[in-house]
Amino acid sequence: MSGKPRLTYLNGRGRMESIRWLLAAAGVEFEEIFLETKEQYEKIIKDGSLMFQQVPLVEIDGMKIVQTRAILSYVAGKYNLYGKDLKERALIDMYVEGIIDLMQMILMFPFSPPEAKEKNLDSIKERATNRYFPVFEKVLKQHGQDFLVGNKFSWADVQLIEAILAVEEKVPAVLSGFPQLQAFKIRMSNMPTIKKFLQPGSPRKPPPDEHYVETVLKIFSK
Ligand SMILES: N[C@@H](CCC(=O)N[C@@H](CS)C(=O)NCC(=O)O)C(=O)O
Repeated sequence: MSGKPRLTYLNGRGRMESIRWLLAAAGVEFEEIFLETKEQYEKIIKDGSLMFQQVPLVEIDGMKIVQTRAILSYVAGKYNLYGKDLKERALIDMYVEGIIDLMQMILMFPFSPPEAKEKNLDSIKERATNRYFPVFEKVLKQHGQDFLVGNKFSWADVQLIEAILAVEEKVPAVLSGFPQLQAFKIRMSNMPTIKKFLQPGSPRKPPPDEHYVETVLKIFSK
């Protein structure tokens, strides 16, 4: 093995994308194994690699870590993106969990039936505009710093820039009433590691298409 973390998931965003974002933002290179078939998935279950028979799986520092949040918090801790003390950590956890709730809606969107798409899109827009983005707009305005927590780049910043870009793909004008978030987006996009991740050819995955949805359904069907 190369010593780089090894990620096992499908060749698409899903639950792995935040992990790719966080590693990339930390400047860490990684390898990826893409599940294309049910047989491949069943084989890694048989091998005992998946504690709960679920991916994402990340092999790092001699461990096979599953559960998205466990992976993310390990990476955040290891690369110093998890605050300077328990209080900052609690703040980061709150921000991250809120953003994950919003991202969950985006994650499930491609799997919604055609007749529910419009309603689900409206819900994403409504929640982003009225519940989640106002929180971060206010935080940034109140402390006037570049980053969400402790005047230092953290996991919370990475989650937020990922979420902003993901919501914008669906609702392009979503930031129109959020000047602080507009400036935050520009700042984050210009951080060297993030800038690199946003460039073509990086491990960042495109928005899910029909082929991705079919592959997910095929691999995980009972
Ligand atoms: N709580 C887990 C959920 C993981 C999960 O649901 N993974 C899906 C793929 S995105 C899966 O492996 N599904 C197969 C199954 O649950 O049997 C996490 O956050 O990692």
